[in-house]
Amino acid sequence: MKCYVFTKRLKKEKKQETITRSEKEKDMSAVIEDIIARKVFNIRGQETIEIDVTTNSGFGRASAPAGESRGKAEVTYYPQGGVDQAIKKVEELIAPEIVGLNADSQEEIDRTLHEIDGSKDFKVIGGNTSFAISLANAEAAANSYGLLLFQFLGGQVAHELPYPLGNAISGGKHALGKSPDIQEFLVIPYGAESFLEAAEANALIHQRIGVFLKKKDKLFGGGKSDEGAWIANIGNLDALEILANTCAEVGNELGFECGFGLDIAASTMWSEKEEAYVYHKEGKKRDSSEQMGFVLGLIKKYHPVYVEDPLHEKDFEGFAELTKKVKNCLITGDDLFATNVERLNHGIKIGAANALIIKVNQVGTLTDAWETIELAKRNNYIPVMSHRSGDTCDWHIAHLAIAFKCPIIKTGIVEGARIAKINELIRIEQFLEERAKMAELKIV
Ligand code: 2PG
Ligand code: MG
Repeated sequence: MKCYVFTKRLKKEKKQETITRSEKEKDMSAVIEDIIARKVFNIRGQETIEIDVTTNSGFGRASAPAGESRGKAEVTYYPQGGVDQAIKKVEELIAPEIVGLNADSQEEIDRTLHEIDGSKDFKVIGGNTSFAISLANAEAAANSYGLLLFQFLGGQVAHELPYPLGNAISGGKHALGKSPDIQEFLVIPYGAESFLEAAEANALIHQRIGVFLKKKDKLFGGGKSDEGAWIANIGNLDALEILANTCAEVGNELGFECGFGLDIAASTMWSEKEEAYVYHKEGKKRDSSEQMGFVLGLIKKYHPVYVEDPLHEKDFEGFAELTKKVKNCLITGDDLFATNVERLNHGIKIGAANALIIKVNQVGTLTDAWETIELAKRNNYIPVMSHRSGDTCDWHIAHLAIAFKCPIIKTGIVEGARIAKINELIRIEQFLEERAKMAELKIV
């Protein structure tokens, strides 16, 4: 990994393509002088935590998102008592330990957070607390050296823009009414030559789908989910059909491939008691082999290039069977891996997928997420940097996708929290000038 702040670990690597610090930079330091925690709100109006880290020469701020369809293996978001207690922990336990450390020692900061917490899943200080501190710290360190976050974390080799994977139609836990049982109908314009072009394609597809739904359904109220995707009274197959047709149409007009995909979020449908996937809105139940047949059928008929969480989070073997059976499609684990190294290791051993979602707040620190990404890349699993449904306007994942070389970023198409990340990537692309290039992504 050519990662500026994580290079200490790579003793075996002789040549490191990292930014060489100038003499001036060597004189500078990023000693943490203050950490402030506050309660703010995410796009759902739920309380969340925001952290400011101030060093002797810079400043960083980050806030934590929240998931709705959470994996069971994710760390605990907050200690008992919620955000108020988390703020207390920052003031009483964390700040005294972290103030005085150097912000550019990201691993030391993250290790200290683990040590202060002492549990396996951040239940003492909260994974969202550690997430916001870890990220605000990285931002403060970058700022202290006069660098942007992606430059600081990724060095000079970080100049590849990820393809935006965005949600155009919502269902499942992210929508109410007669919307589809499948949680997300996604677009990925993998033929685009620039990030801006890709973002334009996504916006156009989203807009066209809205116009189509308005024509098709007189009762369509123009409603959108937290992720800005349309909520319509349509079934799974109707939604998939609309998605596939619109992507083909817009792809033809623009002259490049606009692929599409699904996040089935199958754990949210799985009933342990009934040993079946319950499709409430469709009024159907599917046992494990029927679910496998259903997903294989969808892939065969519609050719999505991306399918996330097609099976529930315990079914590693089912994932492996599916991955073996399909071609030209990213079988992606979200709840399955929960950005967790051990779970990914197990998956790799049996060939459970070929891509995975990276949500830093599923594991609590940048270092933890980075380790998972590294393991994934060594084993040819494609890491997909991802937002959460209950996000904030924090744009840092845009930088993380570039710094950690994730060729895809899943961050919606419209809505404030999504646009915050999309627009930041547009700014970075412009900033990089001729060095900017789209990431390498072989799907088909
Ligand atoms: C998902 C995410 C984001 P949530 O399942 O991939 O789209 O949803 O943040 O609710 O877990
Ligand atoms: Mg998911």
